[in-house]
Amino acid sequence: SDQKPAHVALLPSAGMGHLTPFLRLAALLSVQNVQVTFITPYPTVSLSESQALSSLFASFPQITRKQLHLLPLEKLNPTISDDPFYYHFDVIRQSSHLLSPLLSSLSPPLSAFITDMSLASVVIPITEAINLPNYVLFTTSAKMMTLFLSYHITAGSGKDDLHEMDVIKSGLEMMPKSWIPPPLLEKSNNSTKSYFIENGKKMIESSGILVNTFESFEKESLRKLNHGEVIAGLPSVIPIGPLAACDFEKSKPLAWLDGQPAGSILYVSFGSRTALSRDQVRELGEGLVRSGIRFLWVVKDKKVDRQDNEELEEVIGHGLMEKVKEKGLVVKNWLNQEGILGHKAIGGFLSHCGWNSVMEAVWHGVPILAWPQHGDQKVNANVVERNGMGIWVNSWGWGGEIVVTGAEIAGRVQEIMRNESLRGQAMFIREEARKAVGVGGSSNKGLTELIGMWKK
Ligand code: BUP
Repeated sequence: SDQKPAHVALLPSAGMGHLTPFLRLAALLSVQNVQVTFITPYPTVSLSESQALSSLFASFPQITRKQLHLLPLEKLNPTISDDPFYYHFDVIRQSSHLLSPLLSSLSPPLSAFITDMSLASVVIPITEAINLPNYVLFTTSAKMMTLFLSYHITAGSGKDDLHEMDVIKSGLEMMPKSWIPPPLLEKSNNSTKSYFIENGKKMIESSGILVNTFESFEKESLRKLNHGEVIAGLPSVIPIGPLAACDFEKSKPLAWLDGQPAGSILYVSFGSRTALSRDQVRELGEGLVRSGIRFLWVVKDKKVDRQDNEELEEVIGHGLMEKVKEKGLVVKNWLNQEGILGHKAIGGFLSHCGWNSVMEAVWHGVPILAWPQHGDQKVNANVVERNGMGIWVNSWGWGGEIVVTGAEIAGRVQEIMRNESLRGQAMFIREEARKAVGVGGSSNKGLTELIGMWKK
């Protein structure tokens, strides 16, 4: 045959939200007989990242591991963020010149390179210089991509009217200002702005953009992106999701869940890098107890897991802890979320709407009570709401903007758990998601075509 084996290198960025889709894609390619080299920026910010990587390499010995040894960051850029994950984006970017020698040492030569959108502007020139096709794996929604790719035009329009506008045009769609990640609306420069502007501009030069979503879930955004309506000259945007969780991610199942009636439990988690304020944690606890619904609640007290050492009881308070224990299970450690969402006892998900969380809820047909905290999460919450996958209470604002009361939370929790039509719609979307990645489905076709191209 005229096919040669394909060899693809992947370079993820910092944080579980960015790493997870790369792990899943690496596994998917590997089982399709693509040779995979997985480049890991070293060290990682969080413990969960380093553990997830160890699991990947233990389960897939055929995947080649390469480390990109990060250099101490020179504070060249005064806008570098205090957020440890954003900070790490810059550290990786400043170490990216180490990539060229690493790439040329690989054998057989690479067919393609896939990196994260936060690294696009530094990686694309490096791969272009050696004529290596380069792809971006966009780790959030296609809707967010419309903003990511067009923000530099709005920001550079010179009109400086971003601050006065009630809505922002992203592609042809108007997005209320309240949905836009707040740093993008600031007048002064900051790391989020440069992240959007530099990478958003450069992505147009990539060979293609992969995204962890599927056709029927984000039809409009995908159509606009692929018809030059967001930005002219964009390479193909290829939905390849939902990227299914791998066996190696699964941890021991929770015996506690097995004893609960089907659909009775609300799962509560705000992702791997969002710590609610102590006040908000306690209102949330009061709300959960008051709702009368049983729950499984993952509490995070610090942004970075390595620093999250406070006892659970210290975080939520002794009195509340006692009440909470009667109604639910509260944990502070990492549980395999995807496995939990797939458990028959789970009937709803109170989520910050990190995109992986959304795709995992979709995969298992679990309705979402959306409570976006920062970044892309309001845009994602809108996608959830528009699809009838859940409820989003706009007035709760961004995380930390206000303290939402326990009474209000209790009401919404009851609503999400009792809404039969929402549950029906979530199950319908689940079927659509599974069709998309099944043989002949839209996501499956997109990826198969790519692999075919890499083998030519
Ligand atoms: Br917390 C937690 N177990 O206890 P998102 C998270 N996860 O498996 P984030 C667990 O981490 P960004 C836990 O299933 C998902 O795959 C979860 O990604 C998993 O949000 C991933 O949902 C978290 O995209 O990232 O972490 O806030 O801010 O980049 O969206």
